[in-house]
Amino acid sequence: MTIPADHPRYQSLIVRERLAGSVRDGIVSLEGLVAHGRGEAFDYLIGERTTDSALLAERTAAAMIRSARHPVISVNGNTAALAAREIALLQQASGAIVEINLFHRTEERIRKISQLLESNGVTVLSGKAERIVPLSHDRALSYPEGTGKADVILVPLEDGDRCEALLKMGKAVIAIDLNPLSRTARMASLTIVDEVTRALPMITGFLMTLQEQDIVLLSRTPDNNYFLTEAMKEMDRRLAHALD
Ligand code: PTJ
Repeated sequence: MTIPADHPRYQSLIVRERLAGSVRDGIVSLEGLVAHGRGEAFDYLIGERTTDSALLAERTAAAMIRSARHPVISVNGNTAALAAREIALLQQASGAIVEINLFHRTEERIRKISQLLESNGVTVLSGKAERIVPLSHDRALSYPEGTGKADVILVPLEDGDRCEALLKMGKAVIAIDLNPLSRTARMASLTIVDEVTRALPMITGFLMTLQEQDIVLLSRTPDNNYFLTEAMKEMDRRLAHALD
């Protein structure tokens, strides 16, 4: 069967291919492929589209980034492989610092991911990483001018421990995570339950159109529980009619 090019399933097949290639190129870790598969399953449950509540979360994220003093985008292997160009556009619209933070950290991966991001127009924070985040392993390694100074930090596909540590440091954490039940999703200040390549352009779009009064209103106290509950309800609704 041929799947039409504008069908969401076609897009997810292309994304899967790109990710598999990025494993071969040393950008994405093997664990990253597993994480992607988990994301695909949840994406299927929300209908492989941006839901209304995710759209509101994306608008809220734009408001939080706009009102931040020192916004930072933390990029891992999966995010770089899937959305290097989208990160460049978000950086242009927000002026945020882009920092690479890896769970499975090697200097070679940092170098390759930096090259990939820069070839797509991202300015990547460089320098010497230090043990800034209170974690015992390499996920502690960050940059004083990036995570060190951040008040708002956008972490697509974050792991739970690091999310918790960033919150303990007093940072507002915006997560992008298709699994509303993950530790990251439940702990973050704001979780966008959407696929990263759909979520980032939405945030960029809102950054360019939000009015001052919306920024103040939306960024005040994001209700993360509301966004998670709405995502679960959406999945529930779809499952209830899955065989119709
Ligand atoms: O590149 P590294 O070394 O930093 O490793 C990155 C991974 C992703 C392996 C690491 O951060 C990790 O293990 O993450 P987790 O704990 O598996 O969490 C990833 C979360 O992202 C899961 O809840 C997935 O459902 C979700 N996810 C996967 N793909 C996407 C996604 N969410 C949004 N968009 C996606 N494309």
